[in-house]
Amino acid sequence: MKSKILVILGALVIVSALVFGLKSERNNPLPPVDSVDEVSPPTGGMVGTKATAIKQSAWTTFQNYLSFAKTHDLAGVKSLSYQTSDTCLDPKKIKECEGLMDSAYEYGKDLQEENFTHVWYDAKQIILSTNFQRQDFGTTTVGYNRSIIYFTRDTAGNPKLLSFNPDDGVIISRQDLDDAEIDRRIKSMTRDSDEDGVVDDIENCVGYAVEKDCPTKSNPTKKDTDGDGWWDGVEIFFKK
Ligand SMILES: [Ca+2]
Ligand SMILES: [Ca+2]
Repeated sequence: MKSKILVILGALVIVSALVFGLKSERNNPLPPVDSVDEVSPPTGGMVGTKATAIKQSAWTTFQNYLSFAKTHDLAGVKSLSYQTSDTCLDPKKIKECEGLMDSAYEYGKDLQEENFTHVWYDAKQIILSTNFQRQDFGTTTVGYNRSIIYFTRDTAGNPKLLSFNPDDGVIISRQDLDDAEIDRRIKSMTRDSDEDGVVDDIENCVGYAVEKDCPTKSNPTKKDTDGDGWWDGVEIFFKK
């Protein structure tokens, strides 16, 4: 179980670690926002013109980011990112940084706007997510993944890309389980009850024998466990 959870977490942070850096300098530190003036519907989804406009703005930011990454326009990348990896802040590591930009472009270029049917937002952050999709790998393994993109918002409400993951989810071995049981298990393992971008099992530290070893402990029924305005699934990517 523990290795399975580590796989989930590994997938969750991979793009962030490669491209944006978990230990990095924030380009545009955001002042605290003391009131939330926009709240997405509790079940997510595209239900109104406001969510549609926010999705459009976030998606445009993402596409522009990918264009900058493709052409190695670091200034452009930085202008649309919440934080930048240490590699890309070091002029001596420009080739390495360009490799990271290539990786970001490759990870992101095939994502399709119409598949992002969930838009979760407030004044400080936006998450775009697809539905989870089941994928069968031969006869032995089943995957259940969503694509997800995380943004912060500046004081004017403009999105800044924080992280993204084209394959956020789990892969499990079929063993001798029947299809119904596999579906039940993978849906349980990928449930994100509070729609904050991090699944319940990770918030519950499933797989950790000792809770203090778990870096992702939070309340799976509350988007913002510590009440600082940042959702649990967003602040997991901030520099420590
Ligand atoms: Ca959650
Ligand atoms: Ca928080």
